[in-house]
Amino acid sequence: MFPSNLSQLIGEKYSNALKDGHLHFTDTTTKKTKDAKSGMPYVLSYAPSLMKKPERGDQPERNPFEDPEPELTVLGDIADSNYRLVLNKFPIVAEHSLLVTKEFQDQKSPLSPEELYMSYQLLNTLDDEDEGKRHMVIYNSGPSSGSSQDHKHLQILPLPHNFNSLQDKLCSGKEHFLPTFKTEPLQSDKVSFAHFVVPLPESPEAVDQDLLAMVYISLLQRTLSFFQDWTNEQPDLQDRKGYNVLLTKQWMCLVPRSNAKAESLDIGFNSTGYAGLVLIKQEETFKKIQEDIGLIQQSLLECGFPSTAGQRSTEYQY
Ligand code: B4P
Repeated sequence: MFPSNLSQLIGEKYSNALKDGHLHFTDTTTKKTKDAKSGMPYVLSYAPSLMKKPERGDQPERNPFEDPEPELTVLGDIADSNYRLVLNKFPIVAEHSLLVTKEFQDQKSPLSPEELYMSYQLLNTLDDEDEGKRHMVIYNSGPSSGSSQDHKHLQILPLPHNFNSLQDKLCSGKEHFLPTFKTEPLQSDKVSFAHFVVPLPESPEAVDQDLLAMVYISLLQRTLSFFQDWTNEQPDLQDRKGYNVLLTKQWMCLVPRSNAKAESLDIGFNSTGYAGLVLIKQEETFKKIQEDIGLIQQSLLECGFPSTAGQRSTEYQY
């Protein structure tokens, strides 16, 4: 599905786009840390210059994925020519790429089995265990998910070196299983927010469209049930519902979202935040977080829903 030298193709396209000014990389000050109470590992990325970046890129009225710049297009035809792989024009990590539909599709639409399989194949092609290179595919769906573009796009980004995320810790030593009404997905009982994780089979040969679709649907059912359950308390929630999908070669995770931004700390999250990769743009916010790392859990909860770890889905689902 993808050329075996994809990593090289992305690397070359990225270097040229950067050199010729087609891409705007924002450097960040990064810091690895951990919240003792929740046990959640974080990489904090502080980028005050992003405050100046307009929310929807340099041309807010334009759909950037309808006719992407050739200088950013790595692969113009994927999967019967229905998708493209393009470089992120405003990355904070090098070689951050996007898998976009050619025809307009809504970012609120669910992921298809084909899109899930393409994402897995991207990970399988780009990850390099010997070199310690891992990637994550993310899908920010719906207004509260942290997405800023409505044209359907998934993102693939390299993970920080030796980063062991909350989801990695949850899945460590666990075999793949399919959640049912008897078996719940994995969820940490120490973190504040609801999240549903399933370990994937170790062997890529065992992973196909059907398996990924079944895992996704089982997690999506649980994720969407929050919007039914919370409608009485927050009647406007139906209009701004959203969720994050996080996929690595080792696991899939879905997070139901209630808000794009935590007002208490003036910080926004997309999927990356729920893997512990926290982008901070405000100096004041960076200061507060360094004084009290627990504020991140509070903000992640403000943008999500309370954890349901230990509860059967029948207890919190319709
Ligand atoms: P969305 O799903 O709509 O939104 P987003 O990732 O939150 O992006 P946003 O633009 O709001 O980014 P933010 O300042 O918070 O994705 C749209 C994507 O398309 C974005 O990646 C955007 O950069 C890209 N894009 C826009 N116009 C484009 C064009 N003409 N051609 C190609 N691509 C275009 O964050 C800044 C960046 O850092 C984002 O890329 C974000 O994904 C990334 N990021 C945020 N937190 C991160 C973290 N902790 N670690 C690594 N990367 C992180």
